Amino acid sequence: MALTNRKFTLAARPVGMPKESDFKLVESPVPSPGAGEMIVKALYLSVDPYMRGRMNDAKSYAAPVEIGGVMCGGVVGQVIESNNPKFKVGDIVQSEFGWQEYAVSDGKGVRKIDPSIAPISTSIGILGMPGLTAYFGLLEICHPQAGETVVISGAAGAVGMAVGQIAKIKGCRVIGIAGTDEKVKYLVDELGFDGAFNYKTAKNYVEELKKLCPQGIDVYFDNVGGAVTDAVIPLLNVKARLSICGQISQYNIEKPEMGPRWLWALIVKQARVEGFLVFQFFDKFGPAVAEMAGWIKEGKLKYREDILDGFENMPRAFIGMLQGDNTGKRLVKAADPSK
Ligand code: NAP
Ligand code: FER
Repeated sequence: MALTNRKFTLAARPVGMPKESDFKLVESPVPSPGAGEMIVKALYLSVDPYMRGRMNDAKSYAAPVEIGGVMCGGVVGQVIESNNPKFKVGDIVQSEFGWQEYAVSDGKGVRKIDPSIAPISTSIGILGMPGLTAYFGLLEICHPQAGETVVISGAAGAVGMAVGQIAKIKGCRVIGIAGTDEKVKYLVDELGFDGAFNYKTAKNYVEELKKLCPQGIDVYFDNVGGAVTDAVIPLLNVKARLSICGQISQYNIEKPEMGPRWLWALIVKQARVEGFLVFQFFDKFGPAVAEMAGWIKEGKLKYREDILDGFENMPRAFIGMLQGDNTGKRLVKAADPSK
């Protein structure tokens, strides 16, 4: 039976915040798999902040998405046809298949997912790229010690919610910064953060942080940058470590924002700022996923998924995530697995 693929291509490079018209829904027939190839049907698709950067005409760690090209992105799906001896029909697999309902794959860069370990959606969330970002960005960059104070911006999102809980597992005092009162409540009441505040309603970030961090700040995990990060600097302790994970407050602005020149503070505090990309830790992904799956089983690591139903909602899900609609990991559910 001939199947029709639906995909979202990049229609225009966004100016500022992306709009739905920057994407185009395109239909095409699903081809028959060639020798060594398979067809994967998307079940859950991820929307992530890095995709905003890939919509710009700027080469960085990866090439930009071309105008007319399929939007990039992580997907967990099911093999529905296979000429590849390593994958059989029914297997659950995860890879960068992009924003489309069916992908042709030769199996390179595809990992098999064991659905008995955790729900398969976690392979693009807490047990996938965002969870690994939290794990390595905190543990390898900051080496948090018991009793230290850890502050996290973007705390109620996919990465931030995991960072805070891993810091709690390591015995730290954990303070989150997020954009709604509901998110603040979620961090404290459900995830066990020691405190949090809403940066959209707080009048003075430094004063909020002073109240919540009476012993100063030893570790800062930055997902957002901008004025929130500027407010952390005066409260750093000697030998503080700052993990620069993301700068989402800057991704959709049209004019670069100027801020205070705070490098001087790093000298006085003998502090270390380090940026990272999760992929630099690729060789250690396996044991990290195993350790986090163990924490989930023991009830020490919770996660929330914010799932929109329907492939056609990809642009809406993505734009909403950039605007802070999500609590936890935002995903789109395209289909149920077949038995
Ligand atoms: P997420 O936090 O689940 O979703 C994005 C969140 O950003 C929104 O929910 C919103 O929450 C917040 N936000 C949006 N605009 C903001 C602004 N102007 N100021 C402050 N916060 C804003 O996304 P994620 O996947 O976990 O990613 C979090 C960060 O990690 C991003 O910066 C991303 O680029 C980065 N990241 C880096 C790597 C790496 O390898 N370095 C890998 C993955 C992710 P509020 O309601 O709190 O505003
Ligand atoms: C991200 C932000 C930025 C991310 C990757 C990057 C994987 C890399 C950007 C670049 O190389 O230009 O959230 O996640």
